[in-house]
Amino acid sequence: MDGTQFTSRTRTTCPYCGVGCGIIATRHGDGLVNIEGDPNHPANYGRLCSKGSALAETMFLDDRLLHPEIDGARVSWDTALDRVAGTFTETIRKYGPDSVAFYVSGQFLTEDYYVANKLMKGFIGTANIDTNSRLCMASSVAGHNRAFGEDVVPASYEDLELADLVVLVGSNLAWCHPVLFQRIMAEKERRPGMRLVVIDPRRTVTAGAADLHLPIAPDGDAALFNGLLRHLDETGNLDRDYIAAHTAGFDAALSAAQASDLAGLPASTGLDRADIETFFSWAGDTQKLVTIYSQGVNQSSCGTDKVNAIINVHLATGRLGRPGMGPFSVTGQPNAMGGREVGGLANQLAAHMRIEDAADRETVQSFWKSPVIADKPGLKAVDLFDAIAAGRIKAIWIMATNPVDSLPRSWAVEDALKNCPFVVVSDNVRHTDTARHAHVLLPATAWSEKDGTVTNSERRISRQRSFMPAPGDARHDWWALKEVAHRMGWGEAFDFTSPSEIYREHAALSGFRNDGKRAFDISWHARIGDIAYEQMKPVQWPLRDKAADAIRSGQDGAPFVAGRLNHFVAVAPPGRPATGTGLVLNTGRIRDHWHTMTRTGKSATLSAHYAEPFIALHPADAAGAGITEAGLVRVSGGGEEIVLRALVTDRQRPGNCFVPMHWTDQYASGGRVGRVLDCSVDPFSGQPALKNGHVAVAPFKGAWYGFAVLAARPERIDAGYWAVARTAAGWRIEMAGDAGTPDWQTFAESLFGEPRKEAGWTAYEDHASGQFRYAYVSAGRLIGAVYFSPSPVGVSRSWAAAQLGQEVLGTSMLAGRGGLDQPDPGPTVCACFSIGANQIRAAQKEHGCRSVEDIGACLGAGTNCGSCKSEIRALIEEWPTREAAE
Ligand SMILES: Nc1nc2c(c(=O)[nH]1)N[C@H]1C(S)=C(S)[C@@H](COP(=O)(O)OP(=O)(O)OC[C@H]3O[C@@H](n4cnc5c(=O)[nH]c(N)nc54)[C@H](O)[C@@H]3O)O[C@H]1N2
Ligand SMILES: Nc1nc2c(c(=O)[nH]1)N[C@H]1C(S)=C(S)[C@@H](COP(=O)(O)OP(=O)(O)OC[C@H]3O[C@@H](n4cnc5c(=O)[nH]c(N)nc54)[C@H](O)[C@@H]3O)O[C@H]1N2
Ligand code: SF4
Ligand SMILES: [Mo]
Repeated sequence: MDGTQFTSRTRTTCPYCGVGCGIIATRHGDGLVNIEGDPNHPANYGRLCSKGSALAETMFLDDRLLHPEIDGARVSWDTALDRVAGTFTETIRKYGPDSVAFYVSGQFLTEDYYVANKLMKGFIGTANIDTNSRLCMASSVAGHNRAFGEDVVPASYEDLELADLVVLVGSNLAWCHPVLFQRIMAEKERRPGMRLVVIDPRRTVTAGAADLHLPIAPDGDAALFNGLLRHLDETGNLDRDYIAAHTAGFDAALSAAQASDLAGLPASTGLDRADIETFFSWAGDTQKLVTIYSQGVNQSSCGTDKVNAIINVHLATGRLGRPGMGPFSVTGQPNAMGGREVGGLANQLAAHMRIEDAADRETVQSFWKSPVIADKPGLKAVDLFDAIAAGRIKAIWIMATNPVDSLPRSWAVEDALKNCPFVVVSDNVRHTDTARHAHVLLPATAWSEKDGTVTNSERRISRQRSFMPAPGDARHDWWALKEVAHRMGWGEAFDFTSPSEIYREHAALSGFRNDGKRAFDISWHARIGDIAYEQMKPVQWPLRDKAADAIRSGQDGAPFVAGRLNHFVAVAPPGRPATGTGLVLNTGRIRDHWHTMTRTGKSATLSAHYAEPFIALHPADAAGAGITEAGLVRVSGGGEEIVLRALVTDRQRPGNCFVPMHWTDQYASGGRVGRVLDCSVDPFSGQPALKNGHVAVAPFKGAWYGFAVLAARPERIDAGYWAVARTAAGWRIEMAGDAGTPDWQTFAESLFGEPRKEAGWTAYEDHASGQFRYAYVSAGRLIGAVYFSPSPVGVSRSWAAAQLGQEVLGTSMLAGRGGLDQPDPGPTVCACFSIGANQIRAAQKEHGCRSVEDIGACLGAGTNCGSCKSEIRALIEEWPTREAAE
């Protein structure tokens, strides 16, 4: 068969961030899959970022969970489901419904989520179902409920392009919502008068592209936005007509804001007065203002107040629900919004109904015809794991999330799971830090195999369509849930045979006794036929009486629900915390990894951007602690310690450090930041302050350092510090030890995974200088090279990785300067064309490239998905200063 002949072309949606880009997946006859942006999808119009573009690289079955397991032994689905249903039933019989829980995820499809929520709240009869959205969107949800009386986002992506001023608060959009960022930057290029302000303690790549960057002190946001409200009032910029017609609570909010006067703001925000004045005057003068906010706002002990301080400004100026205006919370996960629609959080009911409201409970119960209905909020994620540790929760089913890595105080999470009598984990992957605590493992279908719907940040419902068969025994999450419901005795209420049946029921519930009272109404889809569901085009809710996009809330900024008022909230900003010892720990994301790396860690392309877990430190803090650039750092907090690579940069505020959330025990010996992150939670949303831990740092003094490239990943790495990353033909490994000197040959053998065979084995051992190098060639091809040295190993990482699997002589790997005499491309900037920072610098120096476009023309970098354009721009801007400094 002709390998290029395609067998299928499927329109689906990217499974990563909440932008919700449309994808066309083409499956060729030879099994190869090609991923491209869907030019007709209104979220991306054909664009994709580095992660979306590399999806095909993450689909191979390495480490897929393919069969159900009980206590580590393979079993049939029947046996596993019987065990889950039996143990849940027995636990409920003995200890009551509040003794069991589900912990689910914004990576569920709406249909999975609907079934999980219905089973727990309507049939088991407790609201002990929470989701990783608690760590992500909970403060926005709480803020929206307070302001809008419902969890609604009143704007659309096109408002970003219609705005004259876009303010990003606690959002690294260039890396975390790259396609939205590209849309804004493209518009800014077209209309240079359009302005971008970024409010973030770090000078991120996003901040580098802004007209004004406000490097705010942690949690200074509520004071800043209160100050802005006061300023807008004093300068006559309020929309009194809007306030009178559509809002309540203005006076109290303004009087709370009076405390934030301009003179005091530099102290409460850590910003220069001149910068604050510039921001305030732009915000006063610009009617078309959109404020985008994300985890720098939500993940805070005052996150809900930050959300309302931002919304207050929009309400006071009438800047919402109108073209180019609005507060805009961007969602993280692909279906964070869908999860909120079905009521997946422990304090929600379903279809935007309230658990505290007796009439709403009756509405949901009678629609479900359920025996019971949860009548009080369940445990929120952090409390839920505390309750497991305390023995109050005796059975938990974790689905599509990895809490051992993503919750703070991860040592406590692990202890809780170890002590929990019954832990069920549904995942795609066999080995995760959470799965190792499971009694029952259930194999779930993954992105390319799943079918259903997701809702993105702008309330747009899109279809995810399967284009690959499910491997092994993998099954859909909704199927496993409904099978358990059947076995618990509720077959009739869970008689679903397809996602379309579930979707219709969900849509019908949204319209049930709604009568225009709830904005979340998609009842137009309650009777969608199977074919129409299959062919469904992306569409924004509310979908009450027609299938047309609801671009923004009601006419002229009126709320979605007629007769409802929008509410101001009086916000009292927190006092600036006393500066304690140690550093404030800020955590978040990098461009090319997704969460706990179960998918992006499979891609060599995406693993090249940052190959090791790191801590970004201000030069003064690094110097103060005796830490040098690229050295290793011991980071301690909460009685635990992890080891990370130092990235010394003045992009950090002094006193602040940043660690990515991505590295787990699967990829590094001590990269899991949750181990040193202890933090408080927001009192309204229960969302943990993941941007606000406290740590101490000290140099990790290595007695020896190692580096290896290996075709196969070793089972064990006996080093105090190690980190592994995929390369095109295998793995690269960084190692260091703080004590003892291993027997180098035996150590190398253990890494190669094969006993030494003289023929293929080359060694270079220099006891005097402590240099030990080994290469192993099998069937003429390099299967590994290992380097040990008393100082950091001087071998070009990219050169060594490129030799793997090639026909090379072992001696060529060990001799000379280990590729250091070859040009080193440096850390990858452009993932699509594998172009590194050093190549970009060289192009600038040698070919006179002065712009992103010049670099594109010269190297191709930035001309495919464009995710790296801002980084290229930052490098171009940095280079002359660096050159001067060197
Ligand atoms: N590449 C990539 N993209 C992703 C994801 C991923 O894992 N990788 N995950 C997705 C998900 S689930 C989410 S939730 C989103 C998150 O997207 P973002 O919220 O943009 O990402 P973060 O890196 O978590 O945090 C954003 C910024 O908040 C800043 N910040 C910290 N404290 C404060 C503060 O007190 N005030 C202000 N104003 N800013 C502060 C941090 O310095 C950081 O740059 O990304 C989504 N997209
Ligand atoms: N320190 C720190 N911690 C954080 C954050 C931070 O900024 N800093 N951010 C928080 C935020 S915003 C978020 S959203 C969370 C994310 O944290 P998690 O949800 O824990 O991270 P993921 O790696 O996305 O975990 C998803 C798991 O589900 C599996 N999976 C993927 N798709 C499916 C599916 O369809 N079905 C099933 N059954 N399994 C599936 C994956 O293999 C993976 O193991 O992390 C939070 N934790
Ligand atoms: S911006 Fe990137 S990660 Fe987000 S949905 Fe689009 S392609 Fe996927
Ligand atoms: Mo998230």
